[in-house]
Amino acid sequence: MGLKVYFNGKLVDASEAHVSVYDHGLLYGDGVFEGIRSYNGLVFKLKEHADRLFESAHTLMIKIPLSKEELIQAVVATLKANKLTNAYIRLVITRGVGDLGLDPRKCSQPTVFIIADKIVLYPERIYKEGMEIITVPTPRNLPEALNPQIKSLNYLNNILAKIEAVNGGVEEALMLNPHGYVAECTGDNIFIVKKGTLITPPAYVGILKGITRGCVMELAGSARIPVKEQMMTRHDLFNAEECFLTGTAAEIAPVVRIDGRVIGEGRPGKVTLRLMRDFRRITKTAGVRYR
Ligand code: PXG
Repeated sequence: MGLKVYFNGKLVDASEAHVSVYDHGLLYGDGVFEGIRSYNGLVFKLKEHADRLFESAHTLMIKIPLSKEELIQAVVATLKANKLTNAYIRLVITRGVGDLGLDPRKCSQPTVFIIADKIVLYPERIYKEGMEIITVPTPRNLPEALNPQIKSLNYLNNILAKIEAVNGGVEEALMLNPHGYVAECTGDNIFIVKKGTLITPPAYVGILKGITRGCVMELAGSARIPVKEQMMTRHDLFNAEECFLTGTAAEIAPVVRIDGRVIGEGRPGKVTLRLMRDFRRITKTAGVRYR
C-alpha cells in the first residue's frame, strides 16, 4: 500500500492525488507552501509554519478553506495515516483550478494538499566535516518585486542559483542581494561567527525569515552567545571564524569553504557544534505530538 496524501479534505492514495493541468499553482506558480519536519513523533514548530503559511496566503489573497487549527489537525492526520515517526511534510495551497489566463478570479476553490514522506538528508559527511559553497551570479530577487516572506510556489530565482551551484560542483549556492550584500542560500539562511558573536543578515536585505533561523537565534540567546542581525559582504564571510546554514531540511549545516577560501580552521567550529547539539535536543523534545 502506498503513501496517503491529504488532498482537498480527504486522505487518498498518492497514486490518486492529481492536480489539474488548469491549476494556477502549476500554470503560474500561484500558490504557497511550507516544508515542515517531525522528529520522534513530534511536529517541530508546526504553529510557526502554519502562521507563516496563512500570512503568505493572506498577502496573495488566497483564502485557505480551513482554519489554522483544522490545518494543523490535517497535518497530524496525514502523519498518523502514514505511520511516520520522523517525516518531511510538504503543505501546499494553490490558487486552484482556473482558465488559461492569469486572472485569479477564475479560480473558485484553492487546492490543498499535504504530503508526509521520509526526509532525504544531506550526507552525514557534511555535518561531520562541513560543506563547501560558492557565490552564484544570480542575485536574490528584489524584495520590492517579490517579497521573500511570501513562501510562494515560484522558486525559479532559487532554482537558477541551485543550477549554478551544481554546475560549479557544490551542493549549495550563496546568493547576494542586488546590491552585493550576503542574502541567503537557495533554501537555507546563513550565519557566521565573528569574535564569538553570531551574525546573520537582517530580513530587509531580502531573505526569508527562516523558522530554523529564529530557533537558532533563540538557542544562542539561551547559551549566552551574542547574536546580531547585520549586513555582510563576502569579505565578512571569508574572514569569519565559523559559518553555517539553517533550514528545515538542512537543520544546521556547517560551511567550511566559500569560493575557495577556507573558513576558520576548515572544520565545524565550536559555536556551530554547540548549536547543532542544542538544536538536536530541542527537535526531540518540543513540538505537536501525534504518536
Ligand atoms: N530561505 C529560503 C529561500 C527558503 O526557501 C529557508 C531560507 C529556511 O527556512 P526554514 O523556515 O525552513 O528554516 C527556506 C526554506 C528543501 C527545501 O527541501 C527547503 C526550503 C524550501 C523548500 C524546500 O530543501 N527552505
